[in-house]
Amino acid sequence: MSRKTVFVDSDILVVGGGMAGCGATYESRYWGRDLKIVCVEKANIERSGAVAQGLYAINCYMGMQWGENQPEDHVRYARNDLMGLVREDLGYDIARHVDATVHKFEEWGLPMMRDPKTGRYQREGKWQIMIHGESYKPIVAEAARKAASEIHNRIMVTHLLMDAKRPNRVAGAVGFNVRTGDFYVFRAKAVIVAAGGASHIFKPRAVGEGMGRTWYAPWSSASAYALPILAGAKMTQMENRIVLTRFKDGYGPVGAYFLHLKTYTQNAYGQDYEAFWRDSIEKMVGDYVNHHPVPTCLRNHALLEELKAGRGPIRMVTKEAFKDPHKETVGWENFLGMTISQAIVWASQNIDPKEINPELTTSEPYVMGSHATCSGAWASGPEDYAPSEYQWGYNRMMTIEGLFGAGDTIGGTAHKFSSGSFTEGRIAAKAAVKYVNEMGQDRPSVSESEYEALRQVIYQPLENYRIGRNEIVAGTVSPSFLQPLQGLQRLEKIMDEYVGGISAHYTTNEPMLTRGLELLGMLKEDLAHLGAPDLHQLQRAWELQHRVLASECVTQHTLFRQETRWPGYYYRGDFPKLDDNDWHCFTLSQYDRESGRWQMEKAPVYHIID
Ligand code: SFD
Ligand code: AMP
Repeated sequence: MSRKTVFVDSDILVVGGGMAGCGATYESRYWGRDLKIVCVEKANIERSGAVAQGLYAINCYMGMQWGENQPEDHVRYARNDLMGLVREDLGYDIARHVDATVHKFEEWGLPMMRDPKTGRYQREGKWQIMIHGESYKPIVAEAARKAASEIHNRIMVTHLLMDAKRPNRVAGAVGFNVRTGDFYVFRAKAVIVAAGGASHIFKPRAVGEGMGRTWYAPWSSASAYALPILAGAKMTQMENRIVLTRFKDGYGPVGAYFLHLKTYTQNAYGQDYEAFWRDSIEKMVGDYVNHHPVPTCLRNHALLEELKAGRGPIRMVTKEAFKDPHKETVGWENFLGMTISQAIVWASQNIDPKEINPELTTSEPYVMGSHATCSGAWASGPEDYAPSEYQWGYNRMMTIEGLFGAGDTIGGTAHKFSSGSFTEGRIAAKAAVKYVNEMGQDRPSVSESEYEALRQVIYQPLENYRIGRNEIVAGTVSPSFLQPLQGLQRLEKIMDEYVGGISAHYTTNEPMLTRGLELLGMLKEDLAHLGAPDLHQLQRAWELQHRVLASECVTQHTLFRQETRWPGYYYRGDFPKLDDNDWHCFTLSQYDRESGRWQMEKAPVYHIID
């Protein structure tokens, strides 16, 4: 079938219109008044990405105008939470600019809660402020819409394009319209990848009819990692997958409960278990456990150990806080504005948190760069702050010329959340505009043979189905093609069992990882036989391709780091302790798409702030 090819030329192409992508689009216009700025999004930026259903808090706000925190404090906080390993230059860069971003959100109409006594933003915790955020995403999207030359919604980007003249320079991207099927060729001088994190890499706790329910958005499909990986960009800390403590079955976040409502946890017998585990944790990881707040992974670890000791379930003590009608309202509204399904689960399971303390559990792992975790691309740092080894180009440029990133895409910078992701988009955009301006007449060129070859590959699953459907044996069983959902479930099972998912109590070791890689290799071979009956399934097929490549990267990193740096996120059974002598470093990987091989190396962690 012949398909229309649409060419879109731009100076700056933003891939993904979530928090970071909207920030990048907005800021590109500020610095590049006359530039052509295009944002391409697989859904519709109005309600796309992790903030689609709203948020109840902005988790990264310094409050410098009131002297509440300084950027250095945030770096110290994120550093301890990540057990010592963060890119302090990148984190500092976000922290010094994030307040200005939040002030813009308020100016654009985001309703902020205020402390009636002080008039300041209502604090949920030291870093978190509370918002009426059901419409957070449409408000942020409006700013991007007004700034962009063009927004292309409903186009899934599948591959980046490289410059025909210079092998390590980006030249654009290709994708397809998930509604019309048209093939899109985006040619650009600079590309900013802001395509979010990854859920459904590991088997979720909610399976069958509930599999759409995960904590991180089910449509976060690892494009942020697969696109740069395939182009040969270096990735960092991909082993640092995050596990979240969440309310059971609905994955409702716990931050507002712990920090604002001052609820606390206890085991089935009403005991405070965290204190029991402090000494044994100190033996595993040293002094990191003695800082406040206790690192997120170690809080998970205590919960998991308590469950293994047979004293579950773990409950959040809500009965006391919910006696206060104001707190009760906040508790429910928190979910109605952010994770409605948690409120529905409670209603359906007869859980009134005023009468019953609800259960907590730990989620399946996710791959992200913006929460209490820092997986992602290895990026050049700010000129005025980054050590020379972290500077090879423009701020937030990856190891590919002209390829920038922000938000979940960029590694090493934990605790940026929604506001920090938008801020990092702005930072990346400012640098990308500079890059484009300094490029002058020397623009990248796209070769027709490259995008024509990709067109063939992209639509192949439709062809596989068209031919193979005649052989369908029964229902979904076909001898010649694999459906995207079947492939996804196979991926999740491999990752779950071999790479440290829920069924394995997050534990793995070298033999398991080695076998996992073999099985992932076989899955990759079979992906050439994906079959898609329609455009929706074609999108699923490409989301699966991206997830598999990111999963392989996670597995390679997990194998490379021979220690257990983040107990509670995952355990290397063969190296059960944190090892600061050999592994106080970043892990880096680089994929060679010709050979399919991964090159691993260590990079130093520089402590810039005391
Ligand atoms: O408390 C393609 N997050 C929270 N952040 C906060 O600040 N406060 C909270 O209260 C937060 N909580 C929370 C959060 C997330 C979720 C799901 C819940 C609760 C239930 C985290 C933030 O949301 C997160 O840090 C940022 O959104 C990250 O920003 P970014 O831009 O890196 O990712 P995105 O917003 O998901 O956007 C990605 C976009 O890319 C699109 N996309 N487009 C084209 N082609 C492709 N191949 C693409 N692949 C993806 C996506 O559609 C999306 O628009 S709490 O629980 O932590
Ligand atoms: P969550 O709802 O778990 O995504 O967390 C929201 C915010 O609160 C994040 O900044 C978390 O790091 C923080 N947070 C959650 N629980 C705790 C806790 N028990 N102690 C300190 N900070 C927390």
